[in-house]
Amino acid sequence: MNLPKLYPITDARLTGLSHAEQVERLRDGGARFIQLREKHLSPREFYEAADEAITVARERGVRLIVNDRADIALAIGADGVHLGQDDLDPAVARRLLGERFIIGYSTHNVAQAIEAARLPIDYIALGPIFPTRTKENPAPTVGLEALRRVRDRIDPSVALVAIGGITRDTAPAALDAGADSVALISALLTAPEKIAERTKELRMSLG
Ligand code: 3NM
Repeated sequence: MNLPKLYPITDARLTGLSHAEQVERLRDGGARFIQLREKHLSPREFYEAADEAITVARERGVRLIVNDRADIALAIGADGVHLGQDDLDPAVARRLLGERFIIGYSTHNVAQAIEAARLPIDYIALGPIFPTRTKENPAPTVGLEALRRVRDRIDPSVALVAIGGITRDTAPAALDAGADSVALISALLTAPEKIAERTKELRMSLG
């Protein structure tokens, strides 16, 4: 699949902003592919927030991926869903969502990523590459070498996303190591007033 190099993920706790507002600001900085990630709201509340965000995304030409929840992704008419190891099995999600839906899948070590490449998914996320303070209970860091090893071993048709502790300084190395895209939270969102600016800077630096 055709994945932009920059893949921002929203975080309402970190920013104090609605998911829709974050999509707006990230888009102002040039992001075109964004994940809504929500770990604290009830499914009903998340649906409402995601429904508001999809309206902004549609107006502004952004592809929107919903974290964890295939049902909410389907209900709002999102472009895709991002599943973790404990979410709905990707093969089941594919049956439910159809061929055209984007399905991403989190993996946390080389063996898991290679195994995941056989599943009916569009991209694999591998992480955390570097230490992260954003995710609760992250798996051990895997480093850039793991990205290289996974890229060498998986079919080129499966996109690879690097996640976890990626910054403006380390994003180029992650792409060099074989990632098609870098997914970031804190590097873009820690200063809510500067979301568009930081997104733009990162986009420019990735070329
Ligand atoms: N998933 P930051 S690491 C959401 O390892 C997420 O799968 C990870 O945030 C994984 O860019 C992570 O602030 C946190 O480190 C990413």
